[in-house]
Amino acid sequence: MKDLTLKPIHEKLQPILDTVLHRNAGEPEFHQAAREVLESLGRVINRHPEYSEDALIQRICEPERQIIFRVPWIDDNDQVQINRGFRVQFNSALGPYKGGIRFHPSVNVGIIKFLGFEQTFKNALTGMPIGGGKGGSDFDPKGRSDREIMRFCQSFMIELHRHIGEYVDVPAGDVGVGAREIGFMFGMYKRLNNRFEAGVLTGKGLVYGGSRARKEATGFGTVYFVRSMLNRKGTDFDGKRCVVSGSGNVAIYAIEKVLALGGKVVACSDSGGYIVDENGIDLELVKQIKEVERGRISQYVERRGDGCHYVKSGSVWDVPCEIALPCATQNELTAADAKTLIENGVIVVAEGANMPCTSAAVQQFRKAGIMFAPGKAANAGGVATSALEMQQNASRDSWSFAKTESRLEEIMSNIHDSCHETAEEYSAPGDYVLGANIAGFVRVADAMRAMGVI
Ligand code: NDP
Ligand code: 2IT
Repeated sequence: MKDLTLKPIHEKLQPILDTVLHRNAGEPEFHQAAREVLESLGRVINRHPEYSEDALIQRICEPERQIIFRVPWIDDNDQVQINRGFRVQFNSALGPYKGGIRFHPSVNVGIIKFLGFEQTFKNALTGMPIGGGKGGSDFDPKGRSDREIMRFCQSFMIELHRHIGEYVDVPAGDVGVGAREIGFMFGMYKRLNNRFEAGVLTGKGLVYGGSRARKEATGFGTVYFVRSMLNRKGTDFDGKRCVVSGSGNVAIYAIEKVLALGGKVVACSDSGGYIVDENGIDLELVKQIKEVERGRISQYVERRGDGCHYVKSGSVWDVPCEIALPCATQNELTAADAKTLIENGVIVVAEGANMPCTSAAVQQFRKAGIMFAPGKAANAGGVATSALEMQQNASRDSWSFAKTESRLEEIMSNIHDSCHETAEEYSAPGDYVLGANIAGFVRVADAMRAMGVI
């Protein structure tokens, strides 16, 4: 049956999408991400037909290389476990492949491919010299001991090390991968290569080549992006009610920056449910539970006392707010959630996570005239600061927090302006989706055109 939520695609681009669907059967997230970019490119090829020559767009939709490997490891009960590892090296036109590694049981090649595809345009938007890639495993870190995590990371790197390098491919963290996992992987890479090659991974600990503000960068960057959107409308965060989904790396530092800029965060979540605290979320308590103890968000209510409650399962988007920041996972915010948010008076939605809003949800926001920031623009602060970490590693330098954060702030403001100006240039003022897709595409496409058919 025809899906009425889908927008028509330019006649020259439809066959490209058909090939993506056929060649990557059973990978709905990749189809969704590719369709959304192709929907935006019709206007570009009408104005610049040269971008549709030499199968340029077909090449952009086909990863340069896809690596799938076995990851055997031994658990604490002396049992052998087998997981599957992935690295999709999507596009190296602008620099070495760059993008995170995700450990989550839902990981498969389609998820990694969609993330690598998005990453290519996101990285282009940062203006930094980085190509796009993504990796991960269906390994579930929940409930595993530190030793099990270490053995898994070591086994993962024993295969991955031959495919990466400072000038080749530079992984970082993502869902389920933070400083602990990056440390274990860096240690094994260093041992296998007998080189202290700091620039091979980002998100490292500060004592061995990490960058200040990298941990905070994605969440902070998302909130800076929202500030630019609000400022353009003559307003700011002051006193506004915000809801943030997730309570991981991105969510925690998004909450921190919203609070610093004068907003009020009343709810956040994890995969078990959500908490509402009308007095405003106590961020230190969330950090203690999620960052230090690796516990469940439900514990917040037991420890915080009166004035807050926990809702098991359910949708955090039922909590009324003016600013919604989905910072957990793909397709977590549905059309029904979008409808509720709109009815409750939301004015801005910005994706801290990668593709957290379904296509139907995005369409509703755009139709209702809600300011909407797509992930490839709004969450680009993390990878941008990774590129700053690479810069510090290459020059054997270590910058202050203030210097790094001010670079991040400048980059986010530039990304906002370039999305906004590109949307205006293509006669779609205020359409950040179109602006981000076109601005990212043009940079990658120009580099690929200059390099010939490769
Ligand atoms: P974390 O692992 O630190 O946190 C993930 C959070 O999302 C946790 O609260 C987790 O709940 C929740 N979550 C994860 N999967 C699901 C699911 N299937 N259903 C419901 N909730 C879920 O990851 P990050 O904060 O790093 O990443 C969050 C998002 O941001 C991802 O989309 C990631 O790709 C994106 N991103 C991350 C960047 C980074 O630098 N880390 C940069 C740019 C984007 P629980 O604790 O129960 O597992
Ligand atoms: O989705 C992302 O941009 C990330 N997980 C961060 C990637 C990186 O290389 O810092």
